[in-house]
Order: sequence, then C-alpha cells, then structure tokens
Amino acid sequence: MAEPCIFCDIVGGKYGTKFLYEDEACVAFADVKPMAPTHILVVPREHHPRLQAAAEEEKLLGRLMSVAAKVVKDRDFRVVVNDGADAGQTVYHLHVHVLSGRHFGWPPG
Ligand code: DGP
Repeated sequence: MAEPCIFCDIVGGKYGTKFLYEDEACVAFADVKPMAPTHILVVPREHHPRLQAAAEEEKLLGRLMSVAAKVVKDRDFRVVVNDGADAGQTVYHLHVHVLSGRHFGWPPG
C-alpha cells in the first residue's frame, strides 16, 4: 500500500481545499504556512516524491513552471523548489512554491 501523503489527499479533494488553479496535470492552492503575502503551491496530481525523482518528466516540469507564472499573473515573484532535507523539503510530494508580494533577498537563506 502507498505511504500516506498529505498532498495526494489534498489533490484528491479529501479536505475540500480551495484550488486557485487546476488542470489535468496539477493543482495550485495557498500554502498553510505562508512565507510571503502571496504563497501558492503548484502540485502535480501524480505523486513524485521530489524533483530529483521526476527529472525525466520534462512535460510535467514545464507545466509546473507555466502554472507558477500564471497564478501570480504579472507581479514580480519567486519560484522555489526545496529538494531534499538539506534544501528544506518537508513534504515529499513534488511541489513548486510561488511567492510574491514582498521583496526577496539574495542569496536565499
Ligand atoms: P517544503 O518544506 O518545501 O516541503 O514545503 C511544504 C509546504 O507545504 C510548507 O510551506 C507548508 C505546506 N503545507 C504542509 N502541509 C500543508 C497542508 O496540509 N495544506 C497546505 N495548504 N499547505 C501545507
């Protein structure tokens, strides 16, 4: 049996999460712990534990970037993928963070 996965549950509609965008490949919804005035997660419907494990999925990865750009419309924004524990990944279902509404420093923390 597959491991429980919070994002699989959200994608499957278990909690009635409001989707800001959805198509056949992915959904977008607000992060529960926002790090910026706007903090949206773009999440594939299919379970891939992390970016490294989805490296061959070029079409899907392109879609995630395309949706990231669409959900923030024309505002300046930052896209982040935390891939693995040292990079800060806590949910092991591939997702793209889309952050906007404030200035972001560089280098990131
Ligand atoms: P990461 O640390 O890169 O794996 O990001 C996981 C993000 O997911 C983190 O910013 C908090 C968010 N998150 C975790 N659980 C939930 C949830 O149940 N609902 C929503 N909307 N976001 C969640």
